[in-house]
Amino acid sequence: MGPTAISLNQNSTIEKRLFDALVGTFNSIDPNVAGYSFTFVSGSGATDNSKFRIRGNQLLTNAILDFETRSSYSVRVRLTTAAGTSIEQSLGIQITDENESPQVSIGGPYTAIVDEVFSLDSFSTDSDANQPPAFEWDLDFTGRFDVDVVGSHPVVSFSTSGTKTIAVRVQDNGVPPMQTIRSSVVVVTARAIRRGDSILSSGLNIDNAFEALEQLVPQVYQFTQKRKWPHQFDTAILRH
Ligand SMILES: [Ca+2]
Ligand SMILES: [Ca+2]
Ligand SMILES: [Ca+2]
Repeated sequence: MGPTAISLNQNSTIEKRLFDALVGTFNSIDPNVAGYSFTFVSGSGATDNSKFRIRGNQLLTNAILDFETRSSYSVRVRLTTAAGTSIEQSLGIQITDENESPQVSIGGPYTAIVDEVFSLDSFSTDSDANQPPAFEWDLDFTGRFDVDVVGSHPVVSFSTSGTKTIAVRVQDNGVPPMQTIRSSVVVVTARAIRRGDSILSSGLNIDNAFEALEQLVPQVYQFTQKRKWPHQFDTAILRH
């Protein structure tokens, strides 16, 4: 008597594994009989045949299957014996959940003025449900997120001009926790000089100070030309 049922030794695989992830191995009522072959067939329960494939007596994935999109699938399989008799059966397949890394945008590149506060603009999504993200920032790009600020939109400032590399680390609360790091830059420029400013404490270096002064006071131009020679001259001008 030939086989009367088709079954799998297991019928689940973890989500989002690469193609050819093993779902299970076909059993038959008489596993010692050689010459059984398995193929997909159309008919009741054949809905997801294209998302899987058969290699010998193994059922494998033929697509990247996402638990959160859909966790239950169905295929229809025909077993043909060496004698040419066959049976058909539909089989259910389950995709099991795994914690996935948060998707993160750090925003930027940002521009800022020395010592003026601005808001960073990051956001995160997580394909796993109910996993509020935790944001930590590395504003001096030391690779450590232990100082600095937290939250998706922290208000920050920089005390010197230049291009600053920053990073954010976002961690979910899944098991195990997963994290994603993204980096960006902040281009910090000296602010325009204003009446009453002390140049040496404004965050402006000497070059920037003279450029800013030139814009406000045309007469400064002659000094900025002369200062190409003696450095002492710069100091004298500033003291004056
Ligand atoms: Ca998923
Ligand atoms: Ca998941
Ligand atoms: Ca997650």
